[in-house]
Amino acid sequence: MLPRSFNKTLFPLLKHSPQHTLMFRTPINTNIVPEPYPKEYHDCWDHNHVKMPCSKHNSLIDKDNNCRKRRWDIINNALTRPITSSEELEKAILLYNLKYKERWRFHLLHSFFNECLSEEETDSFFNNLLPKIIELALKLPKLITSPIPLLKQNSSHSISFTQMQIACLLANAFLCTFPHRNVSTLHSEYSSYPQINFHELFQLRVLSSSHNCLFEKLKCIICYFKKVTTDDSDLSGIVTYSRRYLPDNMLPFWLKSNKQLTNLYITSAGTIEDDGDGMFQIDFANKFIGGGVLGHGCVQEEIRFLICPELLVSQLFSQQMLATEAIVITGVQRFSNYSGYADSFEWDGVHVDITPVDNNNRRHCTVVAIDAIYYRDPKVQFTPKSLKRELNKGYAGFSWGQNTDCSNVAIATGNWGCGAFQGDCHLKSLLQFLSAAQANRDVAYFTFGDTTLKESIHDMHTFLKNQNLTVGEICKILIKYNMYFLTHPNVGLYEYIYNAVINNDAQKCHSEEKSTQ
Ligand code: AR6
Repeated sequence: MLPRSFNKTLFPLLKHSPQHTLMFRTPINTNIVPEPYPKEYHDCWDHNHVKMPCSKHNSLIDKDNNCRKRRWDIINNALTRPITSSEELEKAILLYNLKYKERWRFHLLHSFFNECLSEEETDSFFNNLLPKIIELALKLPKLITSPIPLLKQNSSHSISFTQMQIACLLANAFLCTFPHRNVSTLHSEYSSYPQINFHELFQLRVLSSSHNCLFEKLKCIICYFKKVTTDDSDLSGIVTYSRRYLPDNMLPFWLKSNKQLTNLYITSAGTIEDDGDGMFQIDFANKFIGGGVLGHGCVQEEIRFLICPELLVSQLFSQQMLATEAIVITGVQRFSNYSGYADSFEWDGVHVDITPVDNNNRRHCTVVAIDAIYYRDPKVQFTPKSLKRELNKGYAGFSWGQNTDCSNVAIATGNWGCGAFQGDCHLKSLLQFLSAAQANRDVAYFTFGDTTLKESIHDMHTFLKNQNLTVGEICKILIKYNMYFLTHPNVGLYEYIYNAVINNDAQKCHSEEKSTQ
């Protein structure tokens, strides 16, 4: 197995700077939840920051009295009345989302409590847990006192929160309080941001047993809220959300790269999240981070977000990713176990996360979100443009934290872009090896149960490494394959590479022999 690294300090350092917003007071004291920074709530309502539910600018028109009312007051009123059923919860949420009164019906919530949970469990939710979620949500202006910057395209920036602050933001998302985040039409203000309010999830219908995974999503969310609202829960940990943008002048010249492939550990057993501790764990992301987690989606990214719901907060402020961008989240805790995958996904109880923390109280869990391209036509993935796009995307994520304490951290990845996005596993694994080589990182590759794939990738990696081929040379072979493939569609990538390298060797020997004669 590859050596895991648990360095003292994870990247980025916990320091206020123009590139890093800390939402709490430093220096921190481990085991005590750091105080929000600044002490008093600082209001901000502009295009560079998250519009907060508790802002004085967040208002609704009261038609009866012909005046404007603060929406935060309406939220407080609506949520501090007794709520004893999902119907009452829906009504309360609609009181401050008046525009949607005729449109929203929380089918999933209703069937969850009526059909999935027992009467006892339902009572416990409305009598015990929901009041705690509401209490947590209403602490917003006390807990999040500094404006949250939007992590916009074409810029790099990090934001650090305490786990307590994250819990408060997620409680607000669950109660659908974030303003201007309910529509995602083409020209709406946040159309290039992911969803954050939970209303779309709540509205889904369970039409057949293949939709039962939607109930399981709610179980994961409830498991999270149960944990963070227990009195003895430790929410002093820190989580950092970073956007990394690589401008053109920081991108590698792939064809000229002299880097050699790094080491590979490959297995068909295990998963990125179970076995990738201490490594950069790749999230097979959507350009809208989180993908369909608050909708029907239930594959690698969505499952990761459900078992580690702190990841969901990234959806509040991360604009959709561009080609040379990655989003890196450092320090999240895992709260749930699961079994199954996609339709068969099931919540499988509480997860006790024993991942060690760094000296800034951040868990040694770095999730690197990179979005592959979805290939409707599989041929397109072999074009030079597609190859370059995926190499750069991988590099944007893998080169995070270079020249820091994290320089030697390996990548834990797998069939990135090869499930929902229909990429070719042979090509995509190779592209990831090239990006990792360029970033000087070893790779742990999980084929997710596929033993044949494990063998073939392993053999190809060993072959290329033994041949001492550079990143640039391998890129050139890939480009030639694209041309060859047009006239020889039945020749697979690996067959082509083996032949190309061996024939090239033979040619080299032949010309060396000739020159020595
Ligand atoms: N560990 C290792 N490998 C895994 C794991 C895991 N935990 N889970 C799945 N795999 P997919 P994509 C393997 O389809 O094609 C989401 O909706 C498994 O072999 O999630 O990049 C996103 O939001 C699986 O087939 O990734 C995007 O919209 C393969 O990884 C979209 O899907 C690919 O997983 C991304 O699709």
